[in-house]
Amino acid sequence: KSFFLVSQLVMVFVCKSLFAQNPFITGQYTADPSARVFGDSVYVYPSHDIPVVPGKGRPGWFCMEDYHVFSSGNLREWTDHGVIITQNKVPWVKPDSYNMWAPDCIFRNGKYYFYFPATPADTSGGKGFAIGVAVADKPTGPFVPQPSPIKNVKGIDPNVFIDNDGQAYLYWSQGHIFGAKLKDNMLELASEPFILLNLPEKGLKEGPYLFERRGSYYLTYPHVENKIERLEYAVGDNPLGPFKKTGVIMDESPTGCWTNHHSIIKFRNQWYLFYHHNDYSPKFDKNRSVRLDSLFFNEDGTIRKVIPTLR
Ligand code: FUB
Repeated sequence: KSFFLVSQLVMVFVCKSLFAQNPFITGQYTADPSARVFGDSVYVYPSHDIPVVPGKGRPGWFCMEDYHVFSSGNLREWTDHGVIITQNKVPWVKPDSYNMWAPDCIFRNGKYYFYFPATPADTSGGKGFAIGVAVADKPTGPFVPQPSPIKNVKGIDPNVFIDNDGQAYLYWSQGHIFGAKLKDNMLELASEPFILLNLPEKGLKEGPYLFERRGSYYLTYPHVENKIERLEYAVGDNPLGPFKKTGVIMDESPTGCWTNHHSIIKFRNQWYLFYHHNDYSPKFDKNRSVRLDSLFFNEDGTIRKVIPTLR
């Protein structure tokens, strides 16, 4: 009997130490995980959902005032490095707007560039979101926000990709998925933005993420046909397309979280999908939690569907 008990305990210990727990951040609500490999660690830059309380944000909607960054060397133990950007300390953001939506971060020439959407204080360019950049010497900050958002960009959910030839690209959403080249300074567009071609015509609200594998460019995105987002992808020979719709990465949540937002990285020879679900807030899907699962490719380069283990 005691042998059985001991072997059970050993199994639990082995499982706990070999496999990541989902959700992998438990101390706060987190969403829209942008994961990056910097050095020998993974850094995750999520949105930070907070419960809506009177006076903060719009009732029943997303409520976000800052960003944290988390890191891990083994995808099991995560360190919260604290707040890196907060709404009322960014010169161009409308104070107390609680709209610090999905960000991204990238490394270039010794600096870390953090891209984030928010409501601008100056609405002379029209209503809606703008996208700003903050720059740091380390992945954990301190990040210094630029005084104004990126010119010629209106929308949400920035994603940045740097190709093997050094050219950087910015992607974002505004009813469609937009793309443009970035200048070497990573702070300005180097080309006119345009709508990426051959993607679904409707239901592309947010969350583009582009990565390259074996010379193919995978543009991945949440697509909503019937209220809940499904993660899909299209493949092209060029970072700005045209792309060919290719398949589904993750089906719609069967338990009702309306949004899904993801990133895909290769860490120590294994690919991973980072995404979110409302595990800790089953009745309110604007308080979400970030998750990760291994991702695999078929021989022909197509992606095998990831089946999340939901509670
Ligand atoms: O987190 C707020 C918004 O919800 C994000 O910007 C979208 O991608 C969706 O996840």
